[in-house]
Amino acid sequence: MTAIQETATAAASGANATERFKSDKFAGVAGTPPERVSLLAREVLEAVHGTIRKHKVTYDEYNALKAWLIGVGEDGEWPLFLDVWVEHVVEEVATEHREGNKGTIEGPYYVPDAPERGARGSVPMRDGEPGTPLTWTGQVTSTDGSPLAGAKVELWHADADGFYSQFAPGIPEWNLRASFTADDSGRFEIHTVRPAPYQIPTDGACGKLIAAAGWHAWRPAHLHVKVSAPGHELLTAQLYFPGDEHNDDDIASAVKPELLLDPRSVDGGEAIEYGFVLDPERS
Ligand code: MBD
Ligand code: FE
Repeated sequence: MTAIQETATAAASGANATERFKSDKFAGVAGTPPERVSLLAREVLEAVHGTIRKHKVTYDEYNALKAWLIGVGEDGEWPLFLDVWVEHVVEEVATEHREGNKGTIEGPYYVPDAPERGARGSVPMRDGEPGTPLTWTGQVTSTDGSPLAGAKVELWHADADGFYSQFAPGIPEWNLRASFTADDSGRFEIHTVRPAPYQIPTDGACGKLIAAAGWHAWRPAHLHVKVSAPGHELLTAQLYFPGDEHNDDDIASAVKPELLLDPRSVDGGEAIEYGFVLDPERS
């Protein structure tokens, strides 16, 4: 690859995120009843009409919107746009009945079927992977306190430069992505490195919106997880580090106080203890 192809671009990571969505989640999108489609589409359009009337939106502004929406598609940034600015409310509604662990949004960069590492082990990483070594111990339990032996903990996160494998170029396929299986006491121990804060791509349509509005493009550093066990609801969450300047103004509005870690300094790095309480499936 040339130096130019090796550069992380919005269009490349957006195209990867769009393909990923199509291969994992397209099958589930059919089957919404027409009454529901009509209700939701009408109310969203009415909200748009209301904004146009309230602020007397001009033809120039309408055409700027049209051009921008075309660009979101061309840059493959629909997954990024929706997950940054919309998903957090979908997640809120989907999980409001839960008594167990708080979760948060999945975002655009999950990949299923990462390498399995058992109950204790290291995520795949490069020789000399940059970043502070992080040892994470925890237990998966049900809401009644019983340990969930065999629970699956899938972890994925950015590297110390803020890049995700399979979405930025030049990173080994499964770098910083792995699946763990809790032991007989529901416990696991994960070795990884601390991720960096993440800046969403500034050279695509989402970046254009951010610049035009005078917003910032940052998410705080975070670890993504999916935690699952038979008979329990899948938990999708992210964990955050105290003191990150973007914990209070995450562009994706996905930080919750229950998801903050409490790292301790240990020899050669940091250690965290954080476990998960899963809700039994509702009958
Ligand atoms: C991310 O890494 C992320 O987690 C979300 C929600 C949106 C964009 C990039
Ligand atoms: Fe992320």
